Amino acid sequence: MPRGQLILIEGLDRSGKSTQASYLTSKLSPSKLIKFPDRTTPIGKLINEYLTNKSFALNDQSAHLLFSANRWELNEEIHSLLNQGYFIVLDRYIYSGLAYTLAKHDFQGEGVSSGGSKKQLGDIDWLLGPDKGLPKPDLTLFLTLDLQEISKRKGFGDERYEMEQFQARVKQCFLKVLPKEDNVQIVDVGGKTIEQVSEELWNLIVSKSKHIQTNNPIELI
Ligand code: FDM
Ligand code: MG
Repeated sequence: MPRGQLILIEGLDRSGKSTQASYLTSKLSPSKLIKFPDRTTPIGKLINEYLTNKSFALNDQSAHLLFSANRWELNEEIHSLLNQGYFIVLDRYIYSGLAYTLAKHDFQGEGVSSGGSKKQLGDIDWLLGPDKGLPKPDLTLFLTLDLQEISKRKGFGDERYEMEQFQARVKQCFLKVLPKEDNVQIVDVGGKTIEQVSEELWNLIVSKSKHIQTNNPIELI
């Protein structure tokens, strides 16, 4: 039996990523939606504390490693579902891991990052290290929109990272870390309705999934 496909939806905050990821999951069968961070696991609970409590003392390097460890908590489940022929839709994954930490490298704003040495945060090899060996997405769709439009959309809550100047930095970092490959597509959702974006993503999945070699084992990062 051919394996299933690993489809990653990445995107900026307020890009409609989670809405689109659940919609795509409902159109694919059999399918499972996996959201990162998964806040229900032992490590996910710590991450939730880190995101929601700005006085939770965790340095940036440790936080980065926890987000990766959270992906490792789901590693066996992802392999097992793929081997059973499931489509897995991921809502955030390794590129969020890279972009958000990289964005902290020289960001000075309050409440985002810890003090101390930040040398490693600017080193892509260091950042990617802990994710090496995780399953590599077959297809990545990155939802982007311009910053002006982000600020017009519904306001942020008050989790860590939810502030406009930081989001500008995150966007630049995503564009820097996303590989320039045919199976990584950037979709500008600006000015489009939810339905228009869904249709565009669906068309991309249909055209790209023909080229996914599901008789070969999933590649690893
Ligand atoms: N985030 C998410 C990271 O900083 N690193 C990661 O590896 C991942 C998966 O966590 F600000 C950040 C991105 C976001 C925050 O994500 C919570 P959700 O999608 O808003 O729950
Ligand atoms: Mg959020």
